[in-house]
Amino acid sequence: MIFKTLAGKTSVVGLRLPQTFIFLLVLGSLGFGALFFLPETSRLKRIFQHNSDSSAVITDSVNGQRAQPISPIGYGLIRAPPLDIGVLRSKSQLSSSNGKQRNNNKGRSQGTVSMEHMSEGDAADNKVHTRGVVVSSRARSPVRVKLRNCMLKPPYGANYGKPSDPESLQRREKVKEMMKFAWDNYKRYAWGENELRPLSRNGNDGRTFGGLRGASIVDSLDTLYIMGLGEEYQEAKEWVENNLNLSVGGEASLFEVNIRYVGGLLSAYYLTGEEVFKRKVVELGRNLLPAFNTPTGIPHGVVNLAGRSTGGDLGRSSVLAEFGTLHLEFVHLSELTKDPIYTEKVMNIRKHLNQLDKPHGLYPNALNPVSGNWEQHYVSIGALGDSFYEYLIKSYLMSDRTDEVAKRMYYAALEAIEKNLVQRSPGGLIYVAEWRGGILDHKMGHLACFSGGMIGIGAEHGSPETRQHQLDLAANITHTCHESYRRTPTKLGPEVFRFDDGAEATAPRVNERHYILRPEVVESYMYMWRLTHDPKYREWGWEALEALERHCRLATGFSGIIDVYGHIIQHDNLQQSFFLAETLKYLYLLFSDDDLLPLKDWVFNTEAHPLPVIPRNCSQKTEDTDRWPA
Ligand code: DMJ
Repeated sequence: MIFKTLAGKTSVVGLRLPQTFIFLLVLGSLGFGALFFLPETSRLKRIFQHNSDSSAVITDSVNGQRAQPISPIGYGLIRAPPLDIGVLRSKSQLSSSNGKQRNNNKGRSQGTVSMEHMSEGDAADNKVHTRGVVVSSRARSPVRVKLRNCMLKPPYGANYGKPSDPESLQRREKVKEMMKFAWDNYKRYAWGENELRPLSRNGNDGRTFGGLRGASIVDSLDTLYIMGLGEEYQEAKEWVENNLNLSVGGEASLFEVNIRYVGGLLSAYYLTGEEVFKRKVVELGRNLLPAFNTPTGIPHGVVNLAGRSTGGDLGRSSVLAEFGTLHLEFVHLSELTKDPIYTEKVMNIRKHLNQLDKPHGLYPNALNPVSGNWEQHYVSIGALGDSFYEYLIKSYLMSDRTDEVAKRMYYAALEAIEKNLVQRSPGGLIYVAEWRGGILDHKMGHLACFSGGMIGIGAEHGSPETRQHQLDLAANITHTCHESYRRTPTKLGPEVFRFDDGAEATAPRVNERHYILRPEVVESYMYMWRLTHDPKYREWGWEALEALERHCRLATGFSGIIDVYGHIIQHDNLQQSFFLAETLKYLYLLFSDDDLLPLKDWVFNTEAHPLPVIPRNCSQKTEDTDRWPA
């Protein structure tokens, strides 16, 4: 969540001001780490860049636009499966091809980018129709790359998560079309800027990222890649390579830069193995470190990326969801750089939080980075708190379930939340209220709807007695969030919905009725689908998609709307970068088979950027019992 901290206090003032509206954007929620696993560079290269004598060629295209060379790459035990995407090359290469058939097997190092994905087994001659083109895969030999101690799992299963039932396949194609549409319009009107303003047909840079640009590009890299939008991925990659300047001097939100840029680059690196992403993310990680120069090591909310100062004002509070949402990315930064400093920084935060007194076991939203004490006793699983909790359980999962401290902290926090915040409305809806020094505020933010998915993925790792209960809680919260959508004429949910004065998952207050293309509700549908395979979650996702198409799609991109209850739709003129990073990615995964980015191997950061689980037997020194200090 994006919150502005005012001198001495946290205020719920959104950082973004789409048009005349002040939106309270909240950035969401975090937790842990694990060391060792991946990739020394050389290892990664072996994973991603093998020498293959296999090739595949798109022999022609229906519309004659281009021919695409395919150069299989692999992760591990991989073969070239039937393709549903081609390989992409830079635009310049494409334009010089004149649409002629290509049989280019030079591989990535020659500038060819393979978007071919991998599966286990050997490749035989495959012919498939994809995007109207016949693809012939002539991979002759399997590529088997084994790492000595560990293996990075491929993100794709046998068939790129292609769903077997035709309806889901069609729906998935629709999501992909939406992504391409959003991307094309961003490219046309706002290329290089942070976000598209579709009504005014220009870009929005704002101040959130302190002068960093291209947020939509970095946030989209992995989505484009997994959807097989190869040409677009290649454009994005080239922009990062040539234009992403990371040493800008403005004040950037540490949280936002971390979840979108660090998360986006890490994930692009792990998915593709392209060195440029590693180079960039390592440089950016270094630039974030001054934020931690406070007496307690609890970072400021803002940082000067030119690396000179914290950029922060020591009088400001630090926000739980901001300093608590660094762990996943920072542990991976240490992993990539072999420099423990990143892990040390986030372990220090955890240690501090772990030893603080917590009212009723709850974590208040704001902390003073000088004294290290809570600023107030406001608690929320939505704005200002959310992704802190998310990162606890995900830290445990990303550590291949070795990070016991994160696990303990997560389940203890969940217990306190259940005891103090979880409520049942008169109409029987389960919701998570907010807490102000012991007094409940009976409302839920759209942001808090991520908790259905979070509690769902946590359920299976808790104690056996609580498992079913937690899964039910996850399902109930997801149901309530769906109700917040269903009870509006647009079928999109409001920013905040209430359960008081007769309201039941509705938004009586005019200033809480906006929908800014947020992902949290479809995020929970995706997780709940993966966990239960109850078809209702796919149906609910489809309802949301149809509503997005009907109300948020303009001729020039997607836009949030001002009032989900309005009969005349007004747009906020902003295509948020998280729409491309999260909303569309989660929808795509919802309609895919589970072996696309399987949850046992990948953990999504709070901006939906997948980060690999770090296998416990993958490290140089797993016996280090002090890895997860309390
Ligand atoms: C995203 O930037 C992230 O999901 C964050 O955790 C919360 N806010 C937005 C989306 O709503």
